[in-house]
Amino acid sequence: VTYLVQRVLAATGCLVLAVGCADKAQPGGASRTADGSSSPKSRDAVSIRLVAFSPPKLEVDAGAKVTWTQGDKGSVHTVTSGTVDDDATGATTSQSDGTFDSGELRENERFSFTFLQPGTYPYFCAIHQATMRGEVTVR
Ligand SMILES: [Cu+2]
Repeated sequence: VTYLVQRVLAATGCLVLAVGCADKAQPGGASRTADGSSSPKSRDAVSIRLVAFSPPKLEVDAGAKVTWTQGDKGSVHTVTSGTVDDDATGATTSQSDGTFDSGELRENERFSFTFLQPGTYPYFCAIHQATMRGEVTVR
């Protein structure tokens, strides 16, 4: 889908994109919190900094709650499940799969998702999909 369509899809899960939805649990075990909640176990954590997911690939046990922390000052990022294809011209097309979507995360905001089913879960940032991609493998 195009960038525009994707953003609309991302918005449907959260009609009020401002503070109103920030702390409500989302279907599938997802939640967003502002800074101040207890720190997650480091092995189930991904930090967002310098327009990248770190680590880009994470392996966890089934049932693990993975938390992404947005640490990029002045930037906005998303954690959106799905894939990004690169065509021969260098253009990128993303396809969110609906498993999880943080919406826009500003500095010091966190997003968590609990992975119950083993498998491979690719994800990307909907704003920087050309370079910001990651993957969670659930054993
Ligand atoms: Cu981004």
